[in-house]
Amino acid sequence: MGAAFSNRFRKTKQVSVAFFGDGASNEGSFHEAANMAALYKLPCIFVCENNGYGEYTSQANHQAIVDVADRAAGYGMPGVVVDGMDVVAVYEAAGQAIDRARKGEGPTLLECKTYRFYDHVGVRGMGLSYRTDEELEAWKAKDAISSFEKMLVKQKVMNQKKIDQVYAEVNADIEQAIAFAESSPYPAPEDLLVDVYNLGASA
Ligand SMILES: Cc1ncc(C[n+]2csc(CCOP(=O)(O)OP(=O)(O)O)c2C)c(N)n1
Ligand SMILES: [Mg+2]
Repeated sequence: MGAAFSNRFRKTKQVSVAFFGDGASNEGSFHEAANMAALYKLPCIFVCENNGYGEYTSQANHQAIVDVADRAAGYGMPGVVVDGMDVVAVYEAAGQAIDRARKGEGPTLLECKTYRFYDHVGVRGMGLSYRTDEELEAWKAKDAISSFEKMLVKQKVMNQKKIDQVYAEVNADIEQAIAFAESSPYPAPEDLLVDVYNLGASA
């Protein structure tokens, strides 16, 4: 919301986007930001990645609603539910929210229904008691990236060779980034406070 206010103040055409989870949508800070952003018609988009779990608690056990998007009505902004596993649907819904924000019509709450393949912390995924492996497998079958790949091949936008090439390029970038990180020196102790500020602090 602060970044969106800055966009407005500097008269840029930028739109700020805040990503958060279903669990985070229960936090007071979300509600305060949603209220003020809608009141000031700020150019921002609230994107809720609803993956059905807040840490290890299912959505049904942490909130009484099914659609987080319903919360938008309480603040005076549109709430839109979209299939978060459908790349094109997300692209189109996001485009509408961006247009609205740029026209000065204010924020949108965009709820993307999705799933978490790994856990809140760590990468285990399978074999944990808070959800079944069957549920996880069923959602994996709807994976956004592989579904998008299949669509691109079917629509003849890309062939498998080109897709493999994109994977190779991205994997090479990742390898390079890891090598860079591992070969970089540790920061100096005095760098601890770089970019940390406190408006209330006196010099
Ligand atoms: C400001 C703040 N309040 C509370 C927490 C504690 N907390 C950590 S994770 C979490 C819930 C996260 O749920 P969700 O947003 O659905 O993320 P997911 O578990 O799906 O990754 C909360 C409340 C926190 N980290 N920060
Ligand atoms: Mg979640």
